[in-house]
This record gives sequence, C-alpha cells and structure tokens, in this order.
Amino acid sequence: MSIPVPQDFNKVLYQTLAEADPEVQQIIDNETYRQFSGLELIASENLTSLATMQANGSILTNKYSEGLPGARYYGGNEYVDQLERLTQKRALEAFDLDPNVWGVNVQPYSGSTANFAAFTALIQPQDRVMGLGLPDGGHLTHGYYTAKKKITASSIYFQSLPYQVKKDTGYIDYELLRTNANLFKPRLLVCGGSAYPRDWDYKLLYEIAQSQGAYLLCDMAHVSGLVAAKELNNPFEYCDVVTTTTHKTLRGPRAGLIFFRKDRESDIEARVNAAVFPACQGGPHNNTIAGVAVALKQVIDPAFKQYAAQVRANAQALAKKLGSYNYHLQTEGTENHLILWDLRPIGLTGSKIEKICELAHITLNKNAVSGDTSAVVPGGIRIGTGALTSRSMYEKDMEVVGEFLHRAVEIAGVLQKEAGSKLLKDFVAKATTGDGEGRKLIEQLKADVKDFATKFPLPGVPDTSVIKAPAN
Ligand code: DSN
Repeated sequence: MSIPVPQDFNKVLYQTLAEADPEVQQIIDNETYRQFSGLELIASENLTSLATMQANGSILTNKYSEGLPGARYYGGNEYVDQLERLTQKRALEAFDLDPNVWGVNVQPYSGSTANFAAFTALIQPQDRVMGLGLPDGGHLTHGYYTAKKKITASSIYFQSLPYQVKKDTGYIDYELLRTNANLFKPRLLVCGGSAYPRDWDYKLLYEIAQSQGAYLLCDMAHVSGLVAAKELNNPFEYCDVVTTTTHKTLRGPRAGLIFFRKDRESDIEARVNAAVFPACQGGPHNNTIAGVAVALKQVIDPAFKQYAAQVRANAQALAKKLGSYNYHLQTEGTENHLILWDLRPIGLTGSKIEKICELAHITLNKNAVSGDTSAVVPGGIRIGTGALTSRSMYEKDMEVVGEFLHRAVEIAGVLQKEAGSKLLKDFVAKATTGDGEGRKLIEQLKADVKDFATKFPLPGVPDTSVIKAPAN
C-alpha cells in the first residue's frame, strides 16, 4: 500500500525552506555570511554546533508536553519523556552533580524566565532581593530599577537593593554588601553577572546570605561553560539554586536551566517545578530541549575542557593586547571570558565604538561601567571570546583582534574631529554617510576584518565555500 500524495493544500508542508520561502532563506543566508565574514565579540553569544541546530530544528517542535516526565497533561509523550529525562541526566553530569543532592528543571525558555521562575519558587511577592547592580555588571533580572522606573519584573514584584563594585578596583565590594544586607535584610541574595570580568567568592556570599536567613541564587549564565569545565569557582558548593542560559559559554541553543539543591529543603523540587509550569510558562519547547541535550553531551566530552580553557586564555591575551595600548580595563584584566573596557578616560562612549565596530563587521556591545549615571549612554564596551574560540582562534589571533579594536578607537578620534561635536548623531552621520577620512578608514578596517575572519571555520557550516555574500 502506498502512502497517498498530499492534498494540494498540504503540499507546502513538504517543501524545503528555499522552495517554500526564498525570502526567509535569503535572510538566513545573509546572516550566515555576516557571521562568517565578521568577528563576534558579544560576550553573551556563541556559535552552537551543527548537531545542536539539527535537533533544534527537528520535528519535536510539534509536541505539547505540559507537566513533567511521567506526569504530562497530554498524551503521546513517551519519547519526549525520554528526551527530558536524558537532558536532566546530562545537565547534572555536565556540572558533576550528585542526583541525590541536586535536581534540575530543563524547561525554562531562557535565562529571564528561569530567573523569574526561581524567584517565584524561593520567595513571596514584595520580598527583598539583593543582586549586583546593572551599571556594576549585574543583569536586568537581578532587581534592576532606576530613580524613575521599576524596569524588570524582578523589581516590579520584589523589593530590590543592588550591591556594587568598588569604584577604585572594579571588584565586588563584599564588605559593603555585608553591611547593606544587615540593614536591608534580603530574603534572596543573587550572585552572577553580565559584565563582571572576575570570579565570585561563593563561600563569602553564602555566609552573608546565611547571616540573614536568605537564599543564595547564582545566575551563572555567562560563565556556565567555564564552571562545567572547572575553569572557575563552583557555585554549586554553596548556592541553593543555580540558574543558567544554555547559549553563552555553554554553547547550546537559546534556553535556560534551573538547578535546585534538594538536601536543604524537602519541598524545593516541587516549588521550582511548579514555578516553571504552570506559574511562569506553558508547554516546554521540546525541540530546544533536544538541542540542549546535544549541547550538554558536547560539554561532557573532554574536548570541551580544552575549549573552555582556550576561551579564558584568549580573553587574557586580548586583555593584554588592549593593555599594551594603555587602555583602561575594569579590574585591570579578566579571569573569565569577558573584558569590560572603560572608554571614559579616552573621551569616548561605548555607543561610538560599538557603531564603528558594527560598520566594520566587529560585533560587540556598549556597556555601562561602574560610575555611569545612565545605562543609555554607557561609558564602556563589553567583549567576550566565547564565539571567536568556537571559530578556532588562539592567542595569536587575539593580537590581531586587539589591533582591529585599537584601529576602531583611532577612527573614532578622526570621526569626532570631522563631526566637530561630541554628539552621537553627528558622529554616526560622519561614520555612515561622510566622505571624509574616517569613513575611508572604516571601509579599510571592514575589508581587513573580512580577510581575517573568513580564514576561520564557522561552526554549523561544514563547507564555508558555499557561503555567499549578499547581492548588494
Ligand atoms: N543579553 C544577555 C547578556 O548580555 O548578558 C543576557 O540577557
């Protein structure tokens, strides 16, 4: 018996992407070229594997599976149950965790939802939270607010008081944190950051949390790959809950995980699971969970340890190169995957360097540095080496990248003179449509970046000769 030919109205279901939607295919092709011909320095990004992308783009996207393995609301989940259990097992194995002590929920859609679900599981609305302030390297979801506005759910639904880094060194001011915790009496202490180039003292943080009867939550999103590879201190030794995204140094698809410690409170597992679903989310994205499973298998492989060590070595090499030009880096360097470069001493803003770099196909982001009064006009840029290391770059390549960044600063000086003002709009006009020296220098930098970047492989694309530049 042959399978019937699809009805006309269903023929679209069998077409390839190129056949069904050339417009979207073209956008993906252009983005592939952008990733190949440029340098990806955004510290929260990485380049995931071909196998991860295949799992992420699989037929698992079709299935609803609210609930947990063995206890779903819909039928047909026998294979999804297998997948979720496998992902949980690999997540614990990747961080060398004893399943009797730690459990994990692998369903969060990403880091922000993982954090909000973790808050929901641990504390009550309007309870007090302390996290590293955003201008000091913390994340939006750790309680960020401004004088005029509560910015994220973490400050809308909870009372927040940030802690800070020391103005002179850029290191976390643990003593001031202790003093303020004594006054504020948080129910939850959050550690982990988005732009903090140093490791964390989890033991000390645990002591401070304990002294207030507070939970200690680590959002290790940025450094989770380095933690898995034992390149950094281990938050699992002290924290009650650990959250992470899966797409930064962990190098998976875009998703989140919540690890919870089972030996301190008997109901924590039920609280975290109920906070993810139904409190904060609906059905898990099973295609993404499959991608996470694949990425975690790669993290467990010994080769990942080499990758993680190289990420750090590259960050240090790049910091050294920038230091050789006498630029000011927060904390004078790095011990993880990222560098926070303070541009204020050379009279520049993060927006200007970000713009020049973007035009030259170097992708990085403007970032607040400690002491900035506005997150909208930040005084620094954040640089990470996770993605470049995935493109098989080493320390010697960081010398070249550092030189490109130095050229961007020199170009900024030329453009500021041409613009005749310090205003960003005048600067951008000269950088994008000017006919002066600055614009020419950007074009030269872009050509050099392309020549350099296209010498390296692009993860997920086994044959880079098929990558084509956009038509215009
Ligand atoms: N955008 C990511 C970061 O830069 O840290 C996480 O929100």
